[in-house]
Amino acid sequence: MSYQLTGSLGNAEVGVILPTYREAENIAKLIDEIKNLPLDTSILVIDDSSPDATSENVRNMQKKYGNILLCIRPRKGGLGTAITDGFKIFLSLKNPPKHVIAMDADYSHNPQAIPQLLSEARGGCGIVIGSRYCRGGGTSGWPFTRKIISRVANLVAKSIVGFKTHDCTSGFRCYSTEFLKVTVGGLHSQTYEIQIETVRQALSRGFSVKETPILFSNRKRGKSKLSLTEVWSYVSYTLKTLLHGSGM
Ligand SMILES: Nc1nc2c(ncn2[C@@H]2O[C@H](COP(=O)(O)OP(=O)(O)O)[C@@H](O)[C@H]2O)c(=O)[nH]1
Ligand SMILES: [Mg+2]
Repeated sequence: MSYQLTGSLGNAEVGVILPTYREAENIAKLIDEIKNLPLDTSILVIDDSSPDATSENVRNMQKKYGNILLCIRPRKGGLGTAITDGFKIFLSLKNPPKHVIAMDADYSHNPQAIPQLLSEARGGCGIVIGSRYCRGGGTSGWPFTRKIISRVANLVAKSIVGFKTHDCTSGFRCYSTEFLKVTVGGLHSQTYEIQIETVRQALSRGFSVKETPILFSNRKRGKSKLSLTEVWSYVSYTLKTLLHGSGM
């Protein structure tokens, strides 16, 4: 997919990927909070031509802070490809960050937990998962049906990657650049199945996967983009993988 880039990324220790589709109400506040953490961060927003003010709000934040790159893709292309494009952009830098955080841009993932993910990551591992389902983790504000969908999706994911990981579908992650370098060429996920594909890749290549508890809160502003097409993409990936052991 071709894309348009505005702004730049410097030599920060930590890169943050924020995939956005219609996040005008959340993105500026989120960037503010990340930039005010006691960390050296560069932020990459991957926006799929949102028909609201998302990109305009990011451009305004670029006037306030350095090290923010806005990548605009021509159409909604799915969370999986957005995150993978984000990995590729960070890896293409002359000095890529040592750690790359991926998180939702709707405040379900609290930016204040980024230092906690990083301190786990600094011990050395491929992926640190901000985990809702390990001891100390949790979710708040989700309706009953959404809780069930998440639990079932996670159970299916665990049956693919192994039952050692409590939360295989959380999108709040810290990836090591070493892991991304060897993996990025093999990622094919379109949507939410990216979370399983990356854990499978890590385990099969001998990278450790750690978890640290987080509290996931349902978005307060804007709507979920989880559509039937995306649920189907996830289900077909898991079925294909369970039946044929492929899809990695
Ligand atoms: N660039 C891009 N971002 C997406 C796409 N789908 C979802 N997102 C973003 O991915 C994050 C998670 O999506 P969300 O709608 O909150 O999903 P939910 O939390 O599972 O209901 C949010 O920051 C969305 O804006 C997409 O197709 N492209
Ligand atoms: Mg969400």
